[in-house]
Amino acid sequence: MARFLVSGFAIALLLAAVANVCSAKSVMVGGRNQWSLGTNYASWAAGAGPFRIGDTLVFSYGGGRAGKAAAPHNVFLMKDQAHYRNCDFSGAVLLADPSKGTPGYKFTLKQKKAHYFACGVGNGFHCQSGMKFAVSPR
Ligand SMILES: [Cu+2]
Repeated sequence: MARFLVSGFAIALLLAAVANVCSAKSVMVGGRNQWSLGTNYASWAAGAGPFRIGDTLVFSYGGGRAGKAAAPHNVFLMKDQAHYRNCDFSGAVLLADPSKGTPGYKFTLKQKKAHYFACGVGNGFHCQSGMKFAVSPR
């Protein structure tokens, strides 16, 4: 009986370890809408989280949907929260230009800090229209 308990415990530990390894997820930013104009990404991020270290964000844009012309987008990492809030791209880092949208730009969360993403197309217009979100992986 004790032996069964021990092996049961070992199996539980093994399952926990496997679940841990598999917990890193790949997330399509925006879900079905992908990375596009007209989606509120702050709301999307709130629903798609929580995010963890090791998770990968996939920014897919351009020619994704039938009947829609490929809109140019890009991906910037904003300098800080204030720049993010104001869609101020000074000091922002370009992560992916419009050509990276197909099949998609992948960003793996490696640091335990707030990451501020935004689209820089249209002199801040896309950002102000909602193409921005923050992620703080745990
Ligand atoms: Cu855009």
